[in-house]
Amino acid sequence: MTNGGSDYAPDLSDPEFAGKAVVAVNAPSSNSWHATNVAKWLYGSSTAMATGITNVWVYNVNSWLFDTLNVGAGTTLPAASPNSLVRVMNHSWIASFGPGNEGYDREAIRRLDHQMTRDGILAVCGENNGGGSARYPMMGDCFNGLSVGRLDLQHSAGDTASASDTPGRMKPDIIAPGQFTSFATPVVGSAAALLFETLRGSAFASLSNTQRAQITKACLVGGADRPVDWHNDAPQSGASRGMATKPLDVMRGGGELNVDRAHRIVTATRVNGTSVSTNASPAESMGWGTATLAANGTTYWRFRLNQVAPSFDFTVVWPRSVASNLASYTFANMNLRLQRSLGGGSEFIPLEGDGGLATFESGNVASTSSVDNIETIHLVNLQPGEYTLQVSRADTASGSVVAYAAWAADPAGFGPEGDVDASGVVDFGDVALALTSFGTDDPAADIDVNRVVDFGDVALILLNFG
Ligand SMILES: [Ca+2]
Ligand SMILES: [Ca+2]
Ligand SMILES: [Ca+2]
Repeated sequence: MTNGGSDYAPDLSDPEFAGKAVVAVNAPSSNSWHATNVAKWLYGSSTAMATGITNVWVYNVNSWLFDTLNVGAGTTLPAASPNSLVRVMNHSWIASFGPGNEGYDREAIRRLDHQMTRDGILAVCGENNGGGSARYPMMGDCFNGLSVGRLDLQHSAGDTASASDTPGRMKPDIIAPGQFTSFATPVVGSAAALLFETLRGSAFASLSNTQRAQITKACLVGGADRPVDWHNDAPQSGASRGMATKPLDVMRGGGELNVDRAHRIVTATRVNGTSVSTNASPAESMGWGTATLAANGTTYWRFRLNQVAPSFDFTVVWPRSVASNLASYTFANMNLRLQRSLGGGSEFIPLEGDGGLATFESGNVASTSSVDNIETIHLVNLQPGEYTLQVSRADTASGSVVAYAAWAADPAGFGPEGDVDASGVVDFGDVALALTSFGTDDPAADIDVNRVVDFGDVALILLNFG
C-alpha cells in the first residue's frame, strides 16, 4: 500500500519482483517510484530482508479506507483479507480526516486494530518525515501494530492526540534505517515477515496467527538496540530512581530494529509467566513467553545472573480488544517491576530509589504508564543475583488479557554458576573472592541466594570447579 491516487502500484518490470504474484486490487492502477521502492524494501528479491515473499496485494489508500477497512460503514466489519495467509500489512502513508472529523480517524484505527487481531496480521505504519514534524493519526496511532520512525530520528514523534482512543500513548514504537519513513516502515515489515516465517514452523504449531502477530511485535521491540542515548525518562537519583512512567524513548520508541536479535529471541526457549513467583523457572539470557492475566492479576518471570549483565531488557506488549460492533474497546493496564529476589522468588528486595544504587548503574526497574500497551525495563550493568520480573494488571476490566513478553540480556551475565570473578571458569580466584566477602551480603558471591556469603557458596564453587 502506498500514497493515494491511481499510481499506487510497484513497477513489476523491475527484476526484484520477478516470479512474485503482485495484485493491484483497485482499478485503475499505475506505477509510482514511491510504490516501487516501498515494495523493494518489503519484498524485493535483493533489497528486502524477506526476499521469499511471493504473494502481495497492493491498494489505493482511499479505496482501502472506504472499500476494505469500511470506514463510515457503521457496524460493517473490515473486509476479509484477499488470502488467509496474509500476515503483514504495510502503511507507507500518513493522513487525517482533519479537524472536526477526528471521529473518522479514531474509527479507522479501531477498525485496523480489530482487523489485526481478527485476521492474525501485524500492521507497520509510518510516522511523518522530518524532526519535530506533526504527527498524523492514521495509521500510526494503532494499538496492535507498530508505528515506525527513522534511524536518523528525522520523523514525527510524541503522544497520540487527545482525540485518539486512549490519548497520550507514545509513538513511534520502533525505528529503522530508511531515507524516508516510507522506506523505514517496510524494513520493519520485512523483518516481521521473517519472524512470521519462523513462527509458522512446527515448533510453534500450537499458536494462533493472532498470537504470532503479537509475539512478532514483542520480539521486534524487545530485541531492538537501545544505545546509550536511549532512555524512558526514569529518574536516575532520588526516591524515584529507576521508576519510569513512560515506557519508551521519546524519539527512538522501543529502539533500533535489530532483526538478528529479534530472531534469536523468538528461536530461544519459550518461558511463560507464572502466577506463583516461586514457580517461575529461571529464564535464559534471551527468550519470549506469554501469560494470561485476569483483572488485577500478576505473573512472574525469574532470572539468575551469575555475573554482571552489561544490559538487561524486558518488554511486554498486549493488544486492545475492539468490540465486534466497533463501538467500544477493552484495554488492560499492565505494569512491570523488577526486584531482587531471594530463595527462588520467596522474598523480594525492591530496587526503586536508593535500594537499587548498588544493583544497577542506570535505567529503570519499574515501567508504569497508565495509557500505553507496552512497558519496558532497560538496565545497564545489572549486578549478579536472582531477580524476579513482575507483570501486573492495574485495571479491573473484566476478562483475561494475554501479555506477550520478550527479553534480551547480555549473555555475559549468564556464565558458569560459581564464576564469581567472571574469568570464564570456576577456579581458585572464585574461592578467594568468596572468602574475601565471607559473611557479607555481596550478591556476586552469594551463589545460593540466601543473602549471606557463607559455606554454602564456597561449596557450590567447589561443586562447579573447573
Ligand atoms: Ca501500564
Ligand atoms: Ca573464575
Ligand atoms: Ca549464600
